[in-house]
Amino acid sequence: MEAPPFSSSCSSSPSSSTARLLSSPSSSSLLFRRNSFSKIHYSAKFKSPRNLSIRASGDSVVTLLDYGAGNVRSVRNAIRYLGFDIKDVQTPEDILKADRLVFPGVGAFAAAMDVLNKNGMAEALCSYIEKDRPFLGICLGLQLLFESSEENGPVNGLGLIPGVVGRFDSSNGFRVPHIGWNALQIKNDSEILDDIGNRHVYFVHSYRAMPSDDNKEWISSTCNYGDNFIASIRRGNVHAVQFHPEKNVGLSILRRFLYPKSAMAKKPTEGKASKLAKRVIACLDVRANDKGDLVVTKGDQYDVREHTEENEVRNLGKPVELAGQYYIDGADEVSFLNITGFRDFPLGDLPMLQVLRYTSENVFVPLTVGGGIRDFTDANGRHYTSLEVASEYFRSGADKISIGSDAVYAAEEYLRTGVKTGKTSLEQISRVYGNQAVVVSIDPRRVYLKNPNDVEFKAVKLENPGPNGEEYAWYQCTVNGGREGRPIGAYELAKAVEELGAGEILLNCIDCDGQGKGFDIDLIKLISDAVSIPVIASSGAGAVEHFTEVFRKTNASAALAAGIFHRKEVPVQSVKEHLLKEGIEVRI
Ligand code: 1PR
Repeated sequence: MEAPPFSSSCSSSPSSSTARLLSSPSSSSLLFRRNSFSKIHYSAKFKSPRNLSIRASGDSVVTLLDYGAGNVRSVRNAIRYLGFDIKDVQTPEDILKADRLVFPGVGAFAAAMDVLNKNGMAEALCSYIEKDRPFLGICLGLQLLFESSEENGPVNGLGLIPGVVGRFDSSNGFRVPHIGWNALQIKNDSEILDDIGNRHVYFVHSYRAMPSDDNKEWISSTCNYGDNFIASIRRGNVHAVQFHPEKNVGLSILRRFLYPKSAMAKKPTEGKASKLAKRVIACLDVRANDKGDLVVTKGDQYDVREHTEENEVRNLGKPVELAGQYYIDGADEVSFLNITGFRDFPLGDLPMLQVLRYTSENVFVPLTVGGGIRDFTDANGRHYTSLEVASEYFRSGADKISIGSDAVYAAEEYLRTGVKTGKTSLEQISRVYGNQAVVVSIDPRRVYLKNPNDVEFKAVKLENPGPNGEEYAWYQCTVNGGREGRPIGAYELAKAVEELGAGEILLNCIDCDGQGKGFDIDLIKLISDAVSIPVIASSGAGAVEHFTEVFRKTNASAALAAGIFHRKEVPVQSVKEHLLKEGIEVRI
């Protein structure tokens, strides 16, 4: 198939050329075997493949364009995991000389174009792509190929593909950002998508490019989320994907891109992905025990100490090992909460950063980390901004960060003054890394009421009355790990943090934490109906049925559990099997 000429907006780029779709031999199946249970298969093997993998026959170096705006550690890890070394682009010439170039765009469109234009990389990129050199753009790395974006714009892009990148429409009930595992509709044989078929791939974005007559020659797959948007493009050796090929089954895409000449057969695809899947998340509350070792702990209503004479911190295992196990078991995400971050400054708590680094080497699902994200001045008078703390978490392998106490203070201030200062941790981090990278973790406690008008905060009528027959409750937000109640309700907080730039809400409930009696449906319904960003239901899971209940009765996008997974009472696989059996779509 002959493709129409490139139309580049790069001012001094070489004249348009005609690219030809090259048909490379169909390649391989996934490199690594999967754990299996009944009919469900999960990508896994918690081990570096350097010793196992087939090395590329020629050069085994990948050139990576990282302009320093965010977390590309997971892409680096995935490339290394597949047996390749990385050469970082330092100058535009490095792009022109690359044998294969991976461009994982992160952050905001305008900021990325600014950097690319200022350092001459935009021109080099256009020239490289017009010469049909092997290229893989990821996420923003796909969007930047288009003419322009509405993100803080309009802002001109590289102009190689006709079309404007616009924001998802949340007015039709679809939550924005689009976060999670969704299905592809493969339009054209793209070769690198050969192993994907009916399986879910990971998306996390608020903006997307739309198909049109002008760009249809480029489209290799679309995804449906409210509308059909462009999930991947391909022309000749030029590929770009809106989703994340460094996550789970996506690794097969990276591998096919990196090993285009390998002669392995197309793998028959498994799975029945049809839409955005509900996510099952494993959460690891992490803190130092009394001996100073970093352990996974778990509270009952946030009390993490054993009720023994020694009163030790409950120790349920090692963070890196447990995270690896949950990945193998099929968890869709793993969250680490540094639960003493409010008093131990995380940049002084290097073991936590080390945990992230080790975990991200082998765990190819999104990692969220929270705890201690705030401004801080150390004993030597050195001031750290919350943005610096978050940046260190991102550099160490986090895909998303989660803010607890500091978001409560920010929301209180915003509700009091009605002014967005732009200076809160929430606003700063979401401005630099995008709101899809910022989760707000809420730790509310139920306060029972006889009359909903007794408080200025939003109260709900309870399914089950309180201990003294109270029919209502409001949910009081807390800070410092539940130690201090604040004058703000979960409802008011959720709406305020959405306006301030949060991309997702992790909704805990102190009353339900560790109780195993099910999620607080009243609370989750209240919050998931109040905001248009995704809500993760947390606290109280004790059986597989609790997951079905929360997805049936509320608009939660994900459900998180800790205790039942750590104590091996209910494995992640059983939760997913059950949800599938009940007709709730999950990633398989
Ligand atoms: O305030 O920005 O430093 O963030 C601190 C973070 O640490 C917050 O996200 C807060 O939720 C968390 N945190 C603080 N103290 C505790 C504690 O338990 N003492 N853990 C704590 C919160 C709650 C859940 C838990 C679910 C599921 N953990 O994340 O994993 O309730 O548990 P279950 O399935 O066993 O019921 P900052």
